[in-house]
Amino acid sequence: MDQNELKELVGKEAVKFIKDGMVVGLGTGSTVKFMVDALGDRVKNEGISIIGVPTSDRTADQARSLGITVKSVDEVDHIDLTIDGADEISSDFQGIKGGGAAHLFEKIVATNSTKVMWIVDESKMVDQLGAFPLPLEVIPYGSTQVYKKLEKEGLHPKFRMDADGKHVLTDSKNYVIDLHLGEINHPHELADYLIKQVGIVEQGLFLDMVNTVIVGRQNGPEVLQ
Ligand code: ABF
Repeated sequence: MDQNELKELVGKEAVKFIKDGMVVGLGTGSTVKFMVDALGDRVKNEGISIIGVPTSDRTADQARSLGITVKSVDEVDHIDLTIDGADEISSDFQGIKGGGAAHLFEKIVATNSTKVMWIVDESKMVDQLGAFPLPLEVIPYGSTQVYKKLEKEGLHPKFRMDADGKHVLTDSKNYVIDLHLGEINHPHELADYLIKQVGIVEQGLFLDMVNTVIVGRQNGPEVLQ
């Protein structure tokens, strides 16, 4: 199976963990897209009643188009299970997310969830975090000063720009800066440093917050808990 088929495999496997009546956090990214499609099939074919809490406008649009009831995180009193993708997952289940520029809303939804599940193809599983550039969501006003400070700290920042050379914007219309670190030896220390920097809204290290990981392998989905 190619990467796309592995993503579809885990997307469909994840939906088996969703029960009728659940409030489900819906992540963002191409792997989650397969999961939401499969969830839409269950809503349509089995008539299960699900409330979806999206982590991005694009996930909300997809869910609505499939007949899934969508509510914001502030409209529900709890979230039973959030299913999301990831860019890297280390051997001790720490993650880097934000390749899709949605990590602020993803972290808001995840930290308001009873259980969190990540679904990934096997290429995302790494020994040590950091080969994937660490995304930061930053407020546009003052972002150049933030950039300069990160550069001075030796954190190899780069503004995320689109093909037209324009800033990639999050759903909150903020900028993204990616830190090209290569490896992250002390993720908790780095996370604590970054979140203290004025102007950085959220950083893409998702630490100590996942309960289940489903990995797409050639011999099938591997469920790690
Ligand atoms: C999302 O899943 C993002 O945090 C992350 O970038 C993405 C992984 O992308 P994909 O599933 O498309 O590989 O949660």
